[in-house]
Amino acid sequence: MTQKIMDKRHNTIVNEIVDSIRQVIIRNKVTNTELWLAIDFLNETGRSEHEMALLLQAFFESTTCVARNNESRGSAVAIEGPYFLEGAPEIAHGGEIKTLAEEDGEPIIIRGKVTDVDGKPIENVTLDVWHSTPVGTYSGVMPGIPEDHYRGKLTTDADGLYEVRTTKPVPYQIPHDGNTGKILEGLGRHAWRPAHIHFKARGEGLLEHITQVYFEGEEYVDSDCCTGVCDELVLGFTNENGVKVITKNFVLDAAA
Ligand code: MBD
Ligand code: FE
Repeated sequence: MTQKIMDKRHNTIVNEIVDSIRQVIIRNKVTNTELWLAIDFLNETGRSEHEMALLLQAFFESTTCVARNNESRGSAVAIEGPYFLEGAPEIAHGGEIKTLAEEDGEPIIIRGKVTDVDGKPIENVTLDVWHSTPVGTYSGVMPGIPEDHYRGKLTTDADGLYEVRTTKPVPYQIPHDGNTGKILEGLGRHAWRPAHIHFKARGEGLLEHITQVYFEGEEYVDSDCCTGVCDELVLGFTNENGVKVITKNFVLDAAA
């Protein structure tokens, strides 16, 4: 493991990180006292379980997506977040994701087409879909909601199509009682993510494709605390017999 990561790429990245931080110190005349404040802050973050992951995910996971989207011919990817679970129930075309009746969510339909970069439909793509409950929690992660709810595994048909029914997710506030919350607050930012639906597309010969969709005009779309929103992923609803429909198409890159 250690041997494997100590390669040229590793050295390049570590050197560039160190150099970037040194430039920040020089430009801003950061003092030794201030460096120690940062050291104490990071030590404290590391002592609190999950807090370092939360901090780094909130600030940098979306940047890995920017890097990939800059290079890719496929549709935009977005952050995975912490709540994907393997083993979601399989749902037939047009079927329904399990939701809690007592939570009274707004019904929505999610559908779309999956193609390769040349526009050819791809059959048999496995499409995991997961999203918050109507009160902004996640099943299987937070107590009280069975993990086979608010999650589903779909498969594209011969025309690359998929369709599923579920309920509309709502905005979600990331944990903000620790150092991640402190940093956001210091920057004058809140800890909310706009309502979103997560997707993970996988198939033979395809590059794994993780993304999200957001809803046009809704709260926090312009101020996601995880900076995970890009224009391409903000979609409007259409209306079909009184039910809101989101059409999310996917263009998937071939595996390298
Ligand atoms: C989420 O639901 C999420 O999508 C991200 C990126 C971070 C925290 C919670
Ligand atoms: Fe999420």
